[in-house]
Order: sequence, then structure tokens, then C-alpha cells
Amino acid sequence: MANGIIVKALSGFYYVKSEQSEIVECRARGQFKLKGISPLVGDHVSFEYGANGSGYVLEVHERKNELVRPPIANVDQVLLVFSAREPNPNQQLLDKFLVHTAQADLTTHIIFSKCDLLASEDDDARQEWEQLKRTYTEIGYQVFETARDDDESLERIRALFEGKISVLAGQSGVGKSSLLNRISPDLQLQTQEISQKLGRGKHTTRHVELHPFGDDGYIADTPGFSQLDFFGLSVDQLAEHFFEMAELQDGCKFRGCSHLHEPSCAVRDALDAGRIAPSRYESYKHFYNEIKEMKRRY
Ligand SMILES: Nc1nc2c(ncn2[C@@H]2O[C@H](COP(=O)(O)OP(=O)(O)OP(=O)(O)O)[C@@H](O)[C@H]2O)c(=O)[nH]1
Ligand SMILES: [Mg+2]
Ligand SMILES: [Zn+2]
Repeated sequence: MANGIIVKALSGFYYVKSEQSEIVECRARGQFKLKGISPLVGDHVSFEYGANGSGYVLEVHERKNELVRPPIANVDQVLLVFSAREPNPNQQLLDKFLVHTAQADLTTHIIFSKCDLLASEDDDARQEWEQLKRTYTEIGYQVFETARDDDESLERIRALFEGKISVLAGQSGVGKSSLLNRISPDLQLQTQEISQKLGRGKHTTRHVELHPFGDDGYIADTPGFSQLDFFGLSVDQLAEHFFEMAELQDGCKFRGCSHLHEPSCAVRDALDAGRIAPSRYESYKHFYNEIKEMKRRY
């Protein structure tokens, strides 16, 4: 038996990078299938060689962490890419994704891409954009901005990748593959203009793949998504994943305060005082109801 890491999953095949750095095309054939575990990119696995250089994944080793979307395991950090325009930012989706990665206990940084597209807009639009960015820096997220001809931010992002396993995630068309191509030109990942008619990306990247970066890092390019469901999250855990609310919760009068209607709620007080962004509170309320509704239906 040999050991390796799954670097790509496609049409029922797992591409395992062995300890000798060769890529072995494998099928799954192990006890883990009975337990309902399906191998993910990023999984450390044991495999055996079959005929003509292909192989079989026999065992999936214990995971450090895993994400449902994009499906990947054992990453050190998530870089969430959100474009300033084309497509326009969908803040609720951003907040939802931040809950998703917080639930997986993963460090997440935000990359606001395509900032060059704001240059032609008026002051109001630019101020609105500045406000959106400030919302996330004030919560404590590390925020990066990229633009077509900006090499400086690229260097900062490159430094972030050094020695780590990173995954890029975000809607289709925000420029994930383009960013990786600029950082590692050898990758030559496929990119494509967004549909001007629909204002969204064309789902150009179709699979999750880990690409080696530097001496011991990996970066994963992933397909864009525009929808995300809450799995295994109850309403009373939700506020924990809104970090600016989580740190205030102890100040609420009632234990298990939902921050929706109880009196003496520290979260709503902070909202009234302008210390919590109304957009974030809106997302919280929206998700709260969504989780409730999901529970009711299933
Ligand atoms: N103006 C501008 N356009 C950009 C920038 N980065 C990427 N683009 C364009 O955005 C389009 C989509 O880029 P992709 O890299 O294919 O987007 P993606 O996030 O990988 O999309 P999926 O693979 O579908 O998830 C391409 O036409 C890129 O040239 C940028 O910084 N500024
Ligand atoms: Mg792509
Ligand atoms: Zn409260």
C-alpha cells in the first residue's frame, strides 16, 4: 500500500499524488464507502496500484477539517473572492459563506476583486463600496483588493499562500482562476468573460484541483457557486459565526437570546448604536428564518 493526497476529483476518478510526486488515477474501493465517506480533494489516502499504472483508494485518513462547498478537506485557509462589479457583490451570499467557513472552523480572508471596474463610477457608488469593505475589516477579517493592473496587492496575496494549503472560493466569474494565473502563470487555468446579458459568470472551472505552490504550499481553484445551504447548524449556534455578535452575546439579559425580540439585548443595542452593520444584522435575521424554515420542512 502507498500513501498520497488527492489533488483532483473528476467523474468518479481520484487523482492521487504519491509520496514520490507521481499522479496516479484511482477509483475508490475501500471500507470507507460503507461508512458513507466519499473522498475529497485534499484527503490523505492509502491506495494500491492496479493494472497499467492506475490504482484504488483503499482508505481515507482522518480529516483536519472539511468544507461542503467547495468540496475539499484539510485546508489551512479559505480565500473568499468577491468582485466589486461583474458580477455585482451579493453581500448576503458573502455573509452566508462566512458562516459556512466559520462553522468548519476555517480561517477566512476576503479578496475583493475587479476594483478597477469602479473607476468609472460616481462618488456615491465608490463610497458605498468603501463602506462595504469597512464592514468586514471592522469585524476583523483580513481584506485584500485586486484590480486589473495592481501588482502590489498580488504580492501580498502571494505571501499569504506561502507554505499553506489555500482554497479560493466564490461566485462564478469573480476572477478566481484569473487571480491564480497572475500569481502562478505556469498554471494556465481556463478563464472566460462573464455573460453580459445575465450579469454572471459562465461556470468555467468545473472541478476542484489542488495546484502546488512554492516549496510546500498548495492552492485550490474551485468552481463558482451562487447557492449555499446550511447543514447541521441550529439557530442558537448562528450568532457564534457572526464574530462581531458572538463577542457581545454574554451581555444579553437572557441566555440563549435570539437577538431578534428579547429585551436588553446587547446585539440589538450595538446595532442601534451603529456598532453592528445593518446589512450584517439583516443577513443574520434572514439566515435565522431560513434555518427555522428548513427545520420545519424536514
Ligand atoms: N476588470 C477586471 N476583470 C477581471 C479581473 N480579474 C478577472 N477578470 C475577468 O473576469 C472574467 C472571469 O474570470 P475567471 O477567472 O474565469 O472567473 P472565475 O471566478 O474563475 O469563474 P468560474 O471558474 O466560473 O468560477 C474574465 O473575463 C477575466 O478576464 C480584474 O481584476 N478586473
Ligand atoms: Mg475559474
Ligand atoms: Zn441578544
